Amino acid sequence: MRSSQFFLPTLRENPAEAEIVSHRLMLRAGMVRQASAGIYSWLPLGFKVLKNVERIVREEQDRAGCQEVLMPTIQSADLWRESGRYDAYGKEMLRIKDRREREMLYGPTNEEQITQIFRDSIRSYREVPKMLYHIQWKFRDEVRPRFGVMRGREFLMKDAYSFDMDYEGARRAYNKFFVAYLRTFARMGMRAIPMEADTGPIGGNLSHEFIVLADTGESQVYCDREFLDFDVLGKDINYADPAAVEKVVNHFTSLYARTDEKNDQAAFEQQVPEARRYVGRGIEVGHIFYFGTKYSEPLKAQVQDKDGNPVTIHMGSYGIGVSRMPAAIIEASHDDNGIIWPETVAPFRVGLINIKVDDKAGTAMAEDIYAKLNNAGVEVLYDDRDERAGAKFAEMDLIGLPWQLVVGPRGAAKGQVEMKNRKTGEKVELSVDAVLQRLGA
Ligand code: P5A
Repeated sequence: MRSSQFFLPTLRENPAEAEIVSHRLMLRAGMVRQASAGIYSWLPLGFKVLKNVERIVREEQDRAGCQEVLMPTIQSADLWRESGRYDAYGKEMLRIKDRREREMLYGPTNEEQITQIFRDSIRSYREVPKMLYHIQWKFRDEVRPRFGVMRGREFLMKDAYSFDMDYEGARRAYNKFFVAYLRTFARMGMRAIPMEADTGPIGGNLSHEFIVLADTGESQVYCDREFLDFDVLGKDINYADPAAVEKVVNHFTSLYARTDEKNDQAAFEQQVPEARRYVGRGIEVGHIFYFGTKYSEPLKAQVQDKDGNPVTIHMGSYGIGVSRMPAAIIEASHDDNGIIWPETVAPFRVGLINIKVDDKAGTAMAEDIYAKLNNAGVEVLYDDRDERAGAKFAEMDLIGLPWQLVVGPRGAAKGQVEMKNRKTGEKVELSVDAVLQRLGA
């Protein structure tokens, strides 16, 4: 993509309404724009990141054996009356009437909807267990939408649901999601720590929040630093082996990690040696629940067991804040100059800057590199505009692409390009061939 053609409305000044760094940087880098309170449009740069987050979430759900579906955003009030949540949900639910005066709602979550689908389609224990997910927009009329897409009213969630014959089965499903979540966040360059949590309006008695440590997070957390050393990606997890999955889960659940609401200071101090205690802030990026028969009971989601007896299905639900993710990543990865994208979610892998567009040799070199990277399938944003070099550098740092290539008249004369690592700031002078080789092109 050429910067001269790309829709990238960056801002020089800090927007006054942005209180935290990710909101500021997402507006400044032209990633999102507010439509109304807590409701955002995603512009090309932001949308690319959102799609990358979605892709990683999807790959890890699929790997764990979860199947993708797509349920609607609009649901019927009657379905929610069956579970008793239509009244219980209160003002956070956006309620709508259609032209026939039928009561509808914009879904804040999909437990009822998926339970209805299951109930109407599955009859026998032979078809269980099942795990289903979708990635769909939600609406929650939050009292205080704030921090941009971090706490929106309309937001994109990955929500998954598991169906099992009994508690043991449901626990195996819970463990799979637990591990899939560790992997998902690690692939985005983040360490999310599972913490025992309250279940709120979703219900049930077993629940973990996945929290990314960041100073600006909304949650206060107390945990064991040991978490930070565990490598979840280094080990290939075999989801078909429940014992192997359970082992990973047990490692984490044996370590102390609680948010404010659940913290027991005496237990924290007793269980965690002083040198290993971490007290700080965090961002909730995921939340998993086991709630047994809370929805299957009132919605009568039953299957026949081996002996033909009806069994009420045991369920869990598992959420990731997909549209919160880009903001959470920025909170965890930025510097004074802007965003620092991990390679896996970066909107482009490479930013190519041509310092002086009226220099023949430099421009020929930049065009050559651009063509070769494109041919090799390396995503590159090529700043080919007639702008001041300083402004180009500042914008590249702001939008945070992992690698910057700088071509100028002096280097071009020697056949050299400067390659900068956005994260470390390290710069090296290389030939075009060497640059392409380093980028795998
Ligand atoms: C689990 C999946 C649920 O809704 N039902 C289906 C369960 N859980 S949750 O904790 O309420 O939400 C799951 C994740 O969604 C993100 N999230 C939000 N993101 C942006 N703006 C919001 N207002 C918002 N509310 C929730 C969080 O990452 C949360 O962990």
